[in-house]
Amino acid sequence: MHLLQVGKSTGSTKPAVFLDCGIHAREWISPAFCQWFVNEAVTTYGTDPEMTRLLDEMNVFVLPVFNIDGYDYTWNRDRMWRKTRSKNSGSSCIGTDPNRNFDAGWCTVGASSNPCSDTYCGPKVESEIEVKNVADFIRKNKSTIKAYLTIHSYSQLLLFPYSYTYELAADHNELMSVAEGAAEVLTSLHGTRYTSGPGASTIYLAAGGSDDWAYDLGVKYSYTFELRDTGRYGFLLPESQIKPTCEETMLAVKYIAAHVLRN
Ligand code: ING
Ligand code: ZN
Repeated sequence: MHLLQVGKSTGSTKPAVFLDCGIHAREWISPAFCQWFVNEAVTTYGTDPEMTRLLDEMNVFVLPVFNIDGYDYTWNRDRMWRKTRSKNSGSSCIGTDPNRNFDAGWCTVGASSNPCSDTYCGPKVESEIEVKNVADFIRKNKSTIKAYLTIHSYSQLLLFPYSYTYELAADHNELMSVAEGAAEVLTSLHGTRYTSGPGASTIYLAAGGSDDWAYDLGVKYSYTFELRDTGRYGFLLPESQIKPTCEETMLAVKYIAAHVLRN
């Protein structure tokens, strides 16, 4: 797994944002966004005042492809594959849903204990090496990581905890207002409309997700993006939409990062 760190080296510790893409193999616009983000960061630093300030004052850890084996599989075997590619003992079915494998109400709701399911929670918490590696990294750096952003598709949603319960997060009001502000700047570019809210009531109840886990660990600004579209093309988003989707998403990510710096 490749993890990039973007930000000015200062010698002192800076707050950080953790950004991952490609947890789910078939959501191709997601890895495209992480790549776009890194390119924008390194090419607009020094000319765009907002980007310059963000990278001067914080680091961004970017995991461009979380589920590498699954992503490769969608390019070469099955375009609609979602899960990891790990073997399951006692079953001929392959893979675990990495976004059901985190330690957040694990396998209690909106997840399956059947290895053949697309939402299989895995044999135990963090059974997937990809999940274990990300969780270990965030635990190790939890004093500096102030925001956790994870990019999925599709549905045009900006979700935040919780997904494993209908209970509202302690920081619900702030998380909601930051989400609404981020969605508003996103819409301003091309008119793409987003819905913001807690995962459970906005999309569905689902345990074991990475944003709920990061939030319960203490990373307050924990968000799941569901990028374009709303279902016309779904996972098969046309190439012509890559650029506008990445451009508008950048505005929302920068908005959240700027809020993190203010707090
Ligand atoms: N959606 C997410 C999924 O894993 C989600 C929704 C977000 C669930 C946060 C749990 C926590 O099902 C997609 N498109 O994968
Ligand atoms: Zn997904």
